[in-house]
Amino acid sequence: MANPRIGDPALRSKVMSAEDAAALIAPGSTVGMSGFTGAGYPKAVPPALADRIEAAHAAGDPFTIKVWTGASTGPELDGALARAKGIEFRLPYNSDPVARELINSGEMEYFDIHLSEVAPMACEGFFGPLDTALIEVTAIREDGALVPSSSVGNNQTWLDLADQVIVEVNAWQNRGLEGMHDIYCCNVLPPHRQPIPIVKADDRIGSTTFHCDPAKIVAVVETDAPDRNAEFKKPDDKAHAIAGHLLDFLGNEVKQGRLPASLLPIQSGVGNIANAVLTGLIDSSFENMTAFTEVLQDGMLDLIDSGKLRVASSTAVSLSPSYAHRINDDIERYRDRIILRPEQISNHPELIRRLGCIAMNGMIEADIYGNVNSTHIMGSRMQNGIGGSGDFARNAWISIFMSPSTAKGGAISTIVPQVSHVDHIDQDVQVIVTEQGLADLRGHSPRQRARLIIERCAHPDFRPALEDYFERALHSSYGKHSPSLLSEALSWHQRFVETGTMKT
Ligand code: 0RQ
Repeated sequence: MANPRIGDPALRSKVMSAEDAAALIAPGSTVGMSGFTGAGYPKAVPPALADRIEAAHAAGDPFTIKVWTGASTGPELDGALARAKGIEFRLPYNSDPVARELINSGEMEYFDIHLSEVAPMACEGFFGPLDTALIEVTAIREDGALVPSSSVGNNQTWLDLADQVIVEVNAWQNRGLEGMHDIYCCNVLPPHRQPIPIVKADDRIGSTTFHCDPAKIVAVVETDAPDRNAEFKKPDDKAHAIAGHLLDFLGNEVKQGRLPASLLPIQSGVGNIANAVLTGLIDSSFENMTAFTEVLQDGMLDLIDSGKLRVASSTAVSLSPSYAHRINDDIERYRDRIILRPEQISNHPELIRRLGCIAMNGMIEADIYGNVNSTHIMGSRMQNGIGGSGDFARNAWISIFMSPSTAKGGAISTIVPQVSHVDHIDQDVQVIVTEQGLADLRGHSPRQRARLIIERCAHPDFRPALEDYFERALHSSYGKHSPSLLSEALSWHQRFVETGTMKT
């Protein structure tokens, strides 16, 4: 029986196995795939391609490909291809542990880039030509339009740029997702760009489907599998404390008249702490909130269910299994409350600045002046990537970074004299929160910031060492504006590597 998800008869005739579709991808070529934070990535062709690569390795004729995506994907994509040693170049964001090892052993080239800049740079040609687009969709309509699935990412750009297109039609994704997406294509480069006409988080300005020249579609593959995201950890005491400090801060901003009672559109990063903050907002006094963010985690769904969050604009719905079932079982409830946009729109600096987003992102470490490292452990080992944190941090109304005050079971302070790698400069960081407290850095000089951060955010086990460093730097440093003892600041990290605290 014909698959009702594939309405266009011409495209129905292109249905084939994942293995046959994988065979259409040339060794050494570049593949632009769907997928953003584990949502909406292709699930059948990448593993089939990984098998082909493994067989080629075994036969002594190995090959690799270059992979572009929206952001992180799932084990069937990054995991399978990395295990097969099949990726020579990857952009723009990865959280897969196998791929992470290859990036850090130097076996995979990795281009870590602001997510808002990926599509424009691809259009400019900096990454070279795109041979294949491999995109998961929910359905193909009778008129050939492609109904997106749980993420939008860079899909329309890949469909526009690629020479050939492979479409995976995933029957697991609810057919009722149609209508949730807002595909506004802005693959227009300066000097021809126009203002993007979004003035509220829930403005819709595009179409609900992707468009692709049918002549470019060389294969359609049928799948029936969920996105594979892990369940979130139940928030621990530290996550609750961080959420508590943040909610008190936002409450005070409302009291002072600096934020409306519905807040400004919230952006929330990835991970357990971000999720705990969202959960904390359920019991807050804020009403009628909106979100303008790039990834929608479980906590956002709870906020919608609680009636506190009116609408959420994002580029991906990245949910743990139980929450993915919830949205799948009750799509009508969410369709008008969630808008999924291309990532160059969800993360667009123009829109983030205009809407006045409240950006809340995780960090690896912050220094006493407020510079933040989001990506590199001990200055050299890539964790995930900058993702959209820079798009939001630099352009937000309030830019907040959060983390427990220690890592590695308390052995390492996440507040340090000088970050080992800078992703967000102190001018882009307004608030730092740990379970110890919150430092509001707005309007403060570097020396004032240092005192605030040490006093409010550092763990008591590390506070004396940081105070001692700062006092000595005040006396001995070359300049007194941002006092720094350069070699000592760097040796702060080096000792953890040398003493073996940081084993990988
Ligand atoms: O390593 O698992 O080996 O112990 O780093 O740390 O605590 O699990 O961190 O999941 O909250 O993520 C910044 C990475 C935080 C994330 C980051 C070690 C720690 C552990 C991970 P182990 P946690 P979280 C929206 C916005 C950038 C992108 C972004 C991130 C591992 O938030 O990727 O914000 N942000 N995008 O032990 C040594 C330290 C450490 C440390 C942590 N100071 N020193 N090790 N670790 N701090 C989404 C997108 O853009 C797509």
